[in-house]
Amino acid sequence: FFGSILTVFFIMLTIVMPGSAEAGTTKLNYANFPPAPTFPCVQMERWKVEVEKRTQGAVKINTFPGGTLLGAKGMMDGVIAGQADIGCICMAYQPGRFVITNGVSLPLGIPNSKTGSLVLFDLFQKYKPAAFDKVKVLTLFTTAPTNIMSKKPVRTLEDIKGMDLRASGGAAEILKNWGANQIGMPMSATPEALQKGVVQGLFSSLEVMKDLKFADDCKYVTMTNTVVYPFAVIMNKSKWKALPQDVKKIMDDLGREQAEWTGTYMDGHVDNAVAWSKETHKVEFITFDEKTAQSWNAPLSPITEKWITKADDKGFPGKAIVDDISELIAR
Ligand code: 3IO
Repeated sequence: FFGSILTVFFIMLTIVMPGSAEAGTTKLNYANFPPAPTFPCVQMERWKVEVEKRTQGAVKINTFPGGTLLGAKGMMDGVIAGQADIGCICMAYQPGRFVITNGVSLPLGIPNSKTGSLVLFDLFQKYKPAAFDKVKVLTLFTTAPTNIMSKKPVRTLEDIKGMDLRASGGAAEILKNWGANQIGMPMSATPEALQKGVVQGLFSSLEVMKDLKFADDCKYVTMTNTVVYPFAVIMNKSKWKALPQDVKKIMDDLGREQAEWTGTYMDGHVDNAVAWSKETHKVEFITFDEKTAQSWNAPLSPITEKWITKADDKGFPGKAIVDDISELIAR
């Protein structure tokens, strides 16, 4: 008897609420600019899995790597306009737009991606930069420190003079001060530029030697371990506001943990890519003795002071930002 009452009840439910199993599901599109094997996309897939697990399926994330939904340059405005719900931006591609967060690309001695990612995350929480007022920031992270990957060996400052090398943001300033012919473009445009000979190499973190197969073209790496590139994962603000409170809390709680996860993944993956480049592609890794390292560091000393002046001119507390970054690195 109770069985048949239950059966009738469920039949009625099915009639009254068609597709009820789907009714509570929020679907979000997440755009990324570089190819799927690269670290911004690896962290995207990890975030997707964690959110779907922690919301017990109430949120479903559809990921779009490789610029299939939005490209590097249109990412920020595309997410603001709602062309994607979530997007991953590299702040170095628009240094004038994201002044405070690009401070982490000053030569202040961030030793690895885990430190860089937590420094950037905590700096963001302190300043809540107005550049992000039109979006919700879900997480932030940085690359590992940058090194020179090139077709020809770079052993001295003479070697790099006039060489066409690609970098963006703070890393670009470093290349200029070393006398390279710095060329700006997003990472996603770099494989083609290398192949066509538009650039002779690049200045970025070393995991791309493997993930984007730069070891095919770049048989030399000069170890400078300089600055990091900052990234943010942003969400369309009205989409964020429409989320249920418990989902917002799950995403907020995941933010700093995701920054640390991404940094840890990046640092391990760089080691991996370095070993792989040496073993399978016979890449030569050039390291400096103390004296040479000093000669490479000397041209960088004006960069931070100049950045402070420029930031001040734009109405940002340049010196305070730099001091905060240094303190966060130490912590
Ligand atoms: C980067 C960007 C996309 C995919 C992999 C990457 N590894 C390092 C970066 C940093 C960056 O944005 C750049 O342009 O060097």
